[in-house]
Amino acid sequence: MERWWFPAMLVVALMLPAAAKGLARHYKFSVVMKNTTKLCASKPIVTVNGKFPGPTLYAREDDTVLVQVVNHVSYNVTIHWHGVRQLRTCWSDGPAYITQCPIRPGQSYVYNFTLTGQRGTLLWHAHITWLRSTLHGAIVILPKRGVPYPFPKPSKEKIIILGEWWKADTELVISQSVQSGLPPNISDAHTINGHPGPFPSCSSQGYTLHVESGKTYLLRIVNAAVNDELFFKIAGHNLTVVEVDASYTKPFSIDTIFIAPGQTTNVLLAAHQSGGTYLMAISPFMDTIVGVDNLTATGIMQYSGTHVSTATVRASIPAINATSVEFSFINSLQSLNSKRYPANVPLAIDHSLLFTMSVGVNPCSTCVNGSKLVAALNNVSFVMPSTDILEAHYHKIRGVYTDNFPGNPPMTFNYTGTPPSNMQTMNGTRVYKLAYNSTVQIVLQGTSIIAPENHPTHLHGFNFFAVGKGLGNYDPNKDPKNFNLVDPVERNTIGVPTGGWTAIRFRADNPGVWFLHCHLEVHTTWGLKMVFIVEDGDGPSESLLPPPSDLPKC
Ligand SMILES: *[C@@H]1O[C@H](CO)[C@@H](O)[C@H](O)[C@H]1NC(C)=O
Ligand SMILES: *[C@@H]1O[C@H](CO)[C@@H](O)[C@H](O)[C@H]1NC(C)=O
Ligand SMILES: *[C@@H]1O[C@H](CO)[C@@H](O)[C@H](O)[C@H]1NC(C)=O
Ligand SMILES: *[C@@H]1O[C@H](CO)[C@@H](O)[C@H](O)[C@H]1NC(C)=O
Ligand SMILES: *[C@@H]1O[C@H](CO)[C@@H](O)[C@H](O)[C@H]1NC(C)=O
Ligand SMILES: *[C@@H]1O[C@H](CO)[C@@H](O)[C@H](O)[C@H]1NC(C)=O
Ligand SMILES: *[C@@H]1O[C@H](CO)[C@@H](O)[C@H](O)[C@H]1NC(C)=O
Ligand SMILES: *[C@@H]1O[C@H](CO)[C@@H](O)[C@H](O)[C@H]1NC(C)=O
Ligand SMILES: *[C@@H]1O[C@H](CO)[C@@H](O)[C@H](O)[C@H]1NC(C)=O
Ligand SMILES: *[C@@H]1O[C@H](CO)[C@@H](O)[C@H](O)[C@H]1NC(C)=O
Ligand SMILES: *[C@@H]1O[C@H](CO)[C@@H](O)[C@H](O)[C@H]1NC(C)=O
Ligand SMILES: *[C@@H]1O[C@H](CO)[C@@H](O)[C@H](O)[C@H]1NC(C)=O
Ligand SMILES: [Cu+2]
Repeated sequence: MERWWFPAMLVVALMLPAAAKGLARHYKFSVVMKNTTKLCASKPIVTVNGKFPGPTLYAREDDTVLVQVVNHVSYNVTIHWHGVRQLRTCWSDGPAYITQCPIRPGQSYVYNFTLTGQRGTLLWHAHITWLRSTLHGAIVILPKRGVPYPFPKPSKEKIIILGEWWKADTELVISQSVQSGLPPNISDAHTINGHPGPFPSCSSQGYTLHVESGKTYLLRIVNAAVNDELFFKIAGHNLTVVEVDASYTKPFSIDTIFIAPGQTTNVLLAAHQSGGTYLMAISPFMDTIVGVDNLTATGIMQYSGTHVSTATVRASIPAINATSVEFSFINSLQSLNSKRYPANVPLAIDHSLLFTMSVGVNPCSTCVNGSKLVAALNNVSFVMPSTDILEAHYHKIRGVYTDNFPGNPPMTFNYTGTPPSNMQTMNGTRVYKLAYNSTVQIVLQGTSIIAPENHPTHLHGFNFFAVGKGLGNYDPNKDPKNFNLVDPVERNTIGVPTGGWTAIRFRADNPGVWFLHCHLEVHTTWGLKMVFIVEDGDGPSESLLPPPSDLPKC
């Protein structure tokens, strides 16, 4: 036996560098009110450190990030690190009443998580009521030191954050809607890095992207809008997509990006023109009969040495219902699936789930019409508990949730055909339990209840693979034959086509309480959300850490 001792030591020594820790990055987020002037009107907004959009959080893969959030405003606050996997650190995920109680006025909380196996662009945002309309910013995770991008190194990197702006206080907009039962007022403008661009009856300055001819830029594009899916384009320039949701893709060139709230897209922009100014535009996408803010926000891409007075090269803006433009982008997405960045798609499935997504109407005696708009997954409108589900799960507190979320629709019907006349939903704080390391397929099935609509759906705690999609009703006999199980795109937020379905797969290898919801905030408010509880596995490395001592109390 003796002779094995030495080689074994050697193996341990060789493994050490790979397991080396990254740096600890400390951030302080002071949540404060700040007066802002936009659309020719000044109003106080909730910000982090007085900035809109908020500060960018920079780190490298393997770094531990510590963000002390101090609440100086009169609202309850929580922050979510959208797309960060939070391995064993569910306590730092952020959705209010799901993984933590809110940070109350005057209180603070330290979010503490390690960036494992992820690199790219993500976003952080408030995860309580509608505060994320102004409380958001980018997360940039650089590859480990010495590890190059799997694409040509850009000369410079730029962050482009897309937002949605209301002249009114957004907390008032949503509280009025909840009280009346009617849809919330639509926004008044879209923004690029906080700038709405030329706006009717108000001369506001658009965002300017300064470039030098001959250089290549990596644009880290974040959709932080509240309810609007957006197209993004720059006149005279194609964009090479290299990453979405902090997962590398096979590069492809396209003239218009489609990006839903919560999604991120990295593109290479070659400044191949000799000079001039080129229009940059974001415009909304809505291919159904739902009211939406239809205003385009514009900025310019300006070459150095170009006179500001130079006529800007314009671009054609996609029609608001340009489903074909949406599809040509989505259909081009594939995982890079290289040796270094493989697509580990689960092939055997333990839980095969079908979730219908619908909007409905429930009685409400105090509402304007005696009824209120609601939304549901499998006909269950999720009811927020008054204490967080994670603590209830961890401390085995009864009465906070039930574990009977249905894995299939309680009633089968022609989901995308004539909707049932009864548009009521059930309600409850229902969760679906998963054993550690089990594999899950969810078919997210759109329905035509009230109207078919595109729902960008976000899963916390995991990346998933989008293995298939289609129009109409999912067919469990035919459709899986066309699934891409080799190099499907890997993401954390995915659109479910209007009047269609999307199939996603993931491995439940992260213990905790994980939210799944539509990332159109209006639908989340109405109940289009549910929770997965992933049980601990064997031993500490497969178990949730204990709660931090400063975890806020309800
Ligand atoms: C914002 O401006 C208003 C008047 O325009 C002023 O009363 C208020 O104190 C300001 N608030 C902050 C936080 O600066
Ligand atoms: C962060 O969490 C780790 C456990 O993952 C713990 O060891 C460390 O003490 C925490 N740091 C702070 C500042 O809370
Ligand atoms: C929403 O719109 C209604 C109708 O136009 C208006 O009366 C109300 O004041 C608006 N709410 C807010 C918060 O701006
Ligand atoms: C963008 O790509 C399309 C299709 O590949 C091509 O037809 C077009 O000329 C390109 N436009 C620019 C400005 O490079
Ligand atoms: C945008 O929507 C408004 C109503 O909200 C409508 O009056 C206007 O015609 C629309 N504009 C376009 C270009 O569709
Ligand atoms: C988009 O909307 C326009 C104007 O309402 C309509 O004429 C057109 O048919 C629509 N296109 C599609 C693809 O639905
Ligand atoms: C009340 O409901 C009816 C029928 O659903 C609808 O036509 C009407 O517009 C609603 N009233 C308001 C104020 O929204
Ligand atoms: C469902 O409804 C659609 C649209 O009306 C129709 O085309 C389709 O044939 C229906 N499917 C079934 C199975 O009835
Ligand atoms: C949803 O649940 C409500 C309340 O139980 C019921 O009336 C309705 O028929 C159900 N609808 C569907 C589509 O399952
Ligand atoms: C849940 O449904 C019950 C019965 O339909 C209703 O009385 C209650 O108000 C609903 N709760 C919520 C939060 O919508
Ligand atoms: C999870 O399951 C896969 C496939 O069944 C297996 O290869 C892997 O070792 C398991 N991982 C853990 C941590 O149990
Ligand atoms: C803040 O959260 C606490 C704990 O859930 C709750 O009791 C309180 O009512 C909330 N305050 C506001 C202003 O929403
Ligand atoms: Cu939705």
